[in-house]
Amino acid sequence: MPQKSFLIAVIYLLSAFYLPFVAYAENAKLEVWRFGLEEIEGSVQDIYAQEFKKRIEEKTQGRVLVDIYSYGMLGESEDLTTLTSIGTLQLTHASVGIIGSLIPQMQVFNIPYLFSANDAHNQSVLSENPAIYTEIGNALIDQNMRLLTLYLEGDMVWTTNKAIRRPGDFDDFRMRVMNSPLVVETFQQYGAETIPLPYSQVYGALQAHIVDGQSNPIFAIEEMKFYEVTDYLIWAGQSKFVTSVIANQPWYLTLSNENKQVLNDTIKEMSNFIFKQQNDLNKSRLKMIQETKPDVILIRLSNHQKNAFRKLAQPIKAQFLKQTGSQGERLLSALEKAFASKK
Ligand code: 6CS
Repeated sequence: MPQKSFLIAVIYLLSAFYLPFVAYAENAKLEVWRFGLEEIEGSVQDIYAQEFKKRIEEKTQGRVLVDIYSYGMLGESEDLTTLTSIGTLQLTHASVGIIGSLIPQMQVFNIPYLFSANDAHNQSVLSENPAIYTEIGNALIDQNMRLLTLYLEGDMVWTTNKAIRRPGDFDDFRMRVMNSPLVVETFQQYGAETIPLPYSQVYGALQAHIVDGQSNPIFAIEEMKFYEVTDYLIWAGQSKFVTSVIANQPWYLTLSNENKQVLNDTIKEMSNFIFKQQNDLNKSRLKMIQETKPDVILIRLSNHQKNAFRKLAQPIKAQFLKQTGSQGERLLSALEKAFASKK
């Protein structure tokens, strides 16, 4: 993974190439939209970006080109957010477990057991609920960025080197977590020791027994090979992987009306597309894991077992409200209502 100095060199290089290209692009009325991914080729975010590129380039008849930068080309998730806030990238994915450390309001989606059991409903709340786009949208604008959409990438599944069925099983257990305070606090409430690590270091940390487990959707567990270095896949029903697509706000504001419309329409259409894709991908990747490693042990917690974790996670809501004040209160109450409207 690139080090900071390498990343800075890449930014300078991009800027150096960018200026002449803009001049050429202006003559030819071409625009290039750079889109960053926190995941590798073949991932949910890659599927999203490839389809987005296809639709945008078709609709603008090639006047807009979308350049996709997969995970690793420009650094870690936090680097992609920085590059978007300064305008080197026009668009990026930013998953809530990571951007939550910069935008605390985003952590609402990390509150355990918040979502409805109906994922189609969850997806439509994520793409349309006005409170999200007001409260989180405003927090992002303060950081020079614009929230375009949010979507589901799958259930969070724990991959561990021991069976976990009750909170006591987390004693003497080191859990790799994404760096968002609420994610860290949740696993601490369960009794685990938490170790925040970048995505690229998780495989090595599991292999070297620096951590005993981690949490991610099945498609990621397969493509990052986390299942090779753990024995159990555990569905605790605690949370879902949610990502956002964000844009550089000054760039968005200077788009022509026509391009803004194309962008907004495409983002809206992509919600149903990606919902189906992530569902299919998570199913097919689970099969792949089971075929490659037939002795992997699958554990699905019963409602009774989930309740023990749910109970321990109760203080997390208060922590969220403490970190986000009245903005967070409006957001949480709107989302609790929205998710509860379909069980
Ligand atoms: O665990 C992580 O850090 C990452 N997981 C996924 C599925 N996407 C991006 C994120 O950085």
